Amino acid sequence: MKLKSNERTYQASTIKEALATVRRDLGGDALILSTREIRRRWLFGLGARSLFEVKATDAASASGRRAEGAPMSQAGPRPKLKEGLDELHAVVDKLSSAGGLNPWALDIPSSALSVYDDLLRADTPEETARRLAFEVADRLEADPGSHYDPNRAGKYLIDAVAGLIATSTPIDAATGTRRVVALVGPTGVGKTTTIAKLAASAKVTHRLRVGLVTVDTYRIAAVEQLRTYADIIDVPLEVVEEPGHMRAAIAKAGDVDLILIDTAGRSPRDEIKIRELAAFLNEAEPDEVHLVLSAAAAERTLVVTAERFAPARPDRLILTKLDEADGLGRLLAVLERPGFAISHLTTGQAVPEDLERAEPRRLARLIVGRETLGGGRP
Ligand SMILES: Nc1nc2c(ncn2[C@@H]2O[C@H](COP(=O)(O)OP(=O)(O)OP(=O)(O)O)[C@@H](O)[C@H]2O)c(=O)[nH]1
Ligand SMILES: [Mg+2]
Repeated sequence: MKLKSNERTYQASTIKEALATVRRDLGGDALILSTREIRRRWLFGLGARSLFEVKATDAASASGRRAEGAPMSQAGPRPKLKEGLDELHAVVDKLSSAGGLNPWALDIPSSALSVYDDLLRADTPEETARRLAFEVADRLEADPGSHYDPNRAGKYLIDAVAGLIATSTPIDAATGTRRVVALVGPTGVGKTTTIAKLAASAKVTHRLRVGLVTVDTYRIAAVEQLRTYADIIDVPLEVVEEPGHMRAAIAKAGDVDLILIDTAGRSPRDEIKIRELAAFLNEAEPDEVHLVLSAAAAERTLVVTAERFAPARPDRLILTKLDEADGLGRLLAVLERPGFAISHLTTGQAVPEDLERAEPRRLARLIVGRETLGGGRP
């Protein structure tokens, strides 16, 4: 909107401050035209700072505006600053009673407030929730039938969340492909268990010939854990102790369709160990590297882990432990990053049952709490 001469824009770090300045400057009769949060930024670790913008006009221009538009008799009483504030309070009360009080929500279109609130309750990062809410509001506005259908906002929300999630095809092996796939990630996220699930499903469901390779010789029990699965599923296992032996081990795995490489869990903080891991993978020349993240991890851990594992060049994502995680909206912090197509989800400890291929709408419904892991409504 182009600013008219008497419209003024005020910025302050809180809405209250901005409104106080409006009152000082334009008097108690000022008409508030709009309020919005315009920026959130991080100041050298001091925390997020917000900047709010209020557009207002003085009383004289407010009545002038009305004269240009509808006649006064139809326009009703002239909105004053107090009425503007009442309106703001009503929005704040609405959010507050919904449990999601948040001063940034003041500019969220009212048609999408409940959607915004659902997203925040699911621990969605605020900026993502805001973007999604605006997208839902736009879709509702473009859809004349939406006023009659209270479920329409929910449907558009699923569409919008699903639109943020890139999925890859599940592990891309077929008879004769000899696909090499490695799993990397932090300690204890479920890499070995997921390898067992993938191996069993490839062998039993897809009738592929599978070989396993592990480079995890750091923990005494690690090789035994995978060997036990290899014995049960009846697939060969090669143990590789140094990068120079990787090629020979892959060759020794023989004529198989899919080679799954298990790796030692690495702390995202341990750059040296992550580089060691990358050295093994360079020799293996995998077709796919899946970063395994626990869905139960905190938002910041998810983001930092995704960044720190970059030397291993992961190009897919496997999310484990969805059964243990609350507030799945946090996952959008990594899912919407470019370069991470999600391939599989795991939903429990049972091998091989608790494995799903990733599907954007299913994941979107799980994230916004419209579906449970069992597939039904919550
Ligand atoms: N609840 C739940 N537990 C899981 C899931 N996947 C794996 N686990 C459990 O998580 C624990 C660790 O699993 P592992 O497969 O050993 O994890 P890892 O990533 O190989 O661990 P390291 O090799 O030590 O880094 C085990 O108790 C698994 O049963 C899952 O989807 N849900
Ligand atoms: Mg392991």
